[in-house]
Amino acid sequence: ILNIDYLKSTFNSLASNPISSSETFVYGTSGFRMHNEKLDIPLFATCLITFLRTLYCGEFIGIMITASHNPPQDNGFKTIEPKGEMLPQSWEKYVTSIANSVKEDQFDTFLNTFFVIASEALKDVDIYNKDIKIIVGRDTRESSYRLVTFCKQFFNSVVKIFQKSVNFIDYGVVTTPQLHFIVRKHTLLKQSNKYDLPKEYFNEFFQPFINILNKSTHSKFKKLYIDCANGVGAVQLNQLKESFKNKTDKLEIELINTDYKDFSKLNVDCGADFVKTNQKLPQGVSPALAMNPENLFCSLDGDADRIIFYALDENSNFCLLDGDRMATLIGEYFIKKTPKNFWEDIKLGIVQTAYANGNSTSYITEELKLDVKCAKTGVKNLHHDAVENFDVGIYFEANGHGTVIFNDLFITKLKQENLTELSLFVNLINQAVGDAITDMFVIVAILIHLDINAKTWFSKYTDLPNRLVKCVVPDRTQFKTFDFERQLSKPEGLQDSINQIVSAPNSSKKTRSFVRASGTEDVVRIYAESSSMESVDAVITEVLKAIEDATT
Ligand code: G16
Repeated sequence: ILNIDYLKSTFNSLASNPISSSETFVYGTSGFRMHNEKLDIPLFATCLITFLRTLYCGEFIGIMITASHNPPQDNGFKTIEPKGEMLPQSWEKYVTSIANSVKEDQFDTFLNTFFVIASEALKDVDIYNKDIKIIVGRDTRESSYRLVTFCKQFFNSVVKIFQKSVNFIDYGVVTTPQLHFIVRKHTLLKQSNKYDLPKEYFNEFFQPFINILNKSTHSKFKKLYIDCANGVGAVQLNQLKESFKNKTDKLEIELINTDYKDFSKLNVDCGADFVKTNQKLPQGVSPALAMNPENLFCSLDGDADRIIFYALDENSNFCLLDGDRMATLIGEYFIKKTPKNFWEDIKLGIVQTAYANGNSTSYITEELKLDVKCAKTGVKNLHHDAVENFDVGIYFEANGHGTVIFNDLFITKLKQENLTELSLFVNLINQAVGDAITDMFVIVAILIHLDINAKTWFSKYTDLPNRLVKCVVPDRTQFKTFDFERQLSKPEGLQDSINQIVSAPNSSKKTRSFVRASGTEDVVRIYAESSSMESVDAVITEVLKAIEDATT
């Protein structure tokens, strides 16, 4: 029914920028992501795949338009499965081949690829009895509205010829985790009408948080400052802030970097990625404010799926409380709030990535005595490993992206043992996906329950000095990794050079460095850690030189 000419004319009516023949589209760590003007082809491919996927599943499929931590001119999108998961890997391959089969003047190859894939993917599916059900959401970027309109028109147009009705629900400006949450809710409750999303989401997670706050008898901090990265967090948390005032006097919240209407400010000098990478305070937080132990600080990223906490100590040293710190704090909390024999038949463990600080891993195994697994970058990989390996799996990337998942075995035991505090606490967790807002509730609740402040939390272990830098290379797709991205197989010889650099005679035993291509930006990332900052910087300089030698 969908013929080439029809799809071609649909594309031509939707595309607003010329097709470049040289572009390689990568469905990376978090879907397609690049300068917004280059996104017509990958978005068309994503709409086609979403169309197939909703027919395949017979359920709602979500499309989130966001480039999260990337600069304001970038944009991107990823699809969300009926129960809130990411697109299956086999379908990632489909969407990548469709997007990359187009070359200038050769739109037919693109569509032929689509038809081959469609007949393979839907070969055993009765598509005539399935409805087309799409949910979209977007971040605050200037280009996001145009991209949502593209999706809407695509489905209107395709549906016209397909003679099916489409249920297209646009949730407007929402956080990425909120969209995951609502897609899942539509599926589980078989709901076809639009929800009041903020109300549903906050009822689910905010009310349990308020209950915990109001039950608390002591707290080491009075005020929570939330840096919204001038993104969607500001839109959503503004509503929350009002409810805070009415429902509790235990904690005051103050939002900073909330100017989402000035598109150029998104993620600039603020937000989780800025704080983590630069290891310094975001714009809007003065050193004097950050030194006051009665204040607690956190930064969200542009689409509010990651969070980083921080403080300044009495000597003005920056104390970064990143994903590693959140994972270890949550691990410690589970251990402290359960009797010793609780974990005899239930597996509690932590999943990290290569970016985890070496001392955090030692702390997990030596102090907390928990199992730790390493996964490839991308929350989808960590989530998978947490489900596969643990009954209670805590997973966090060092950049602050993560959550906790638990199964029925744990919930049953929780009830049997009558652990009331922990039972209240688990209601705060968004198990579907890493979520900055619910992670914020989780961490604040733990700090209150353990009666500690950011300084005590930071003192649990000492990070190895470390740095993460980016490097532009002629073609990042040439960088191939193995061993959970800790080693390179290509470019030829580069890993040998890195091995030599980190094992130089004057180097500490703790020195470690790796290089991997980013899946969200057109760069490679270089990470190094060692026993001193001087040594880290020396390693980074030498690795940068080795990359240059290997790529020119
Ligand atoms: C995305 C992913 C994260 C990943 C980050 C950086 O975050 O969801 O899992 O750590 O990109 O990935 P890469 O190093 O491959 O560029 P976000 O917050 O940008 O969606």
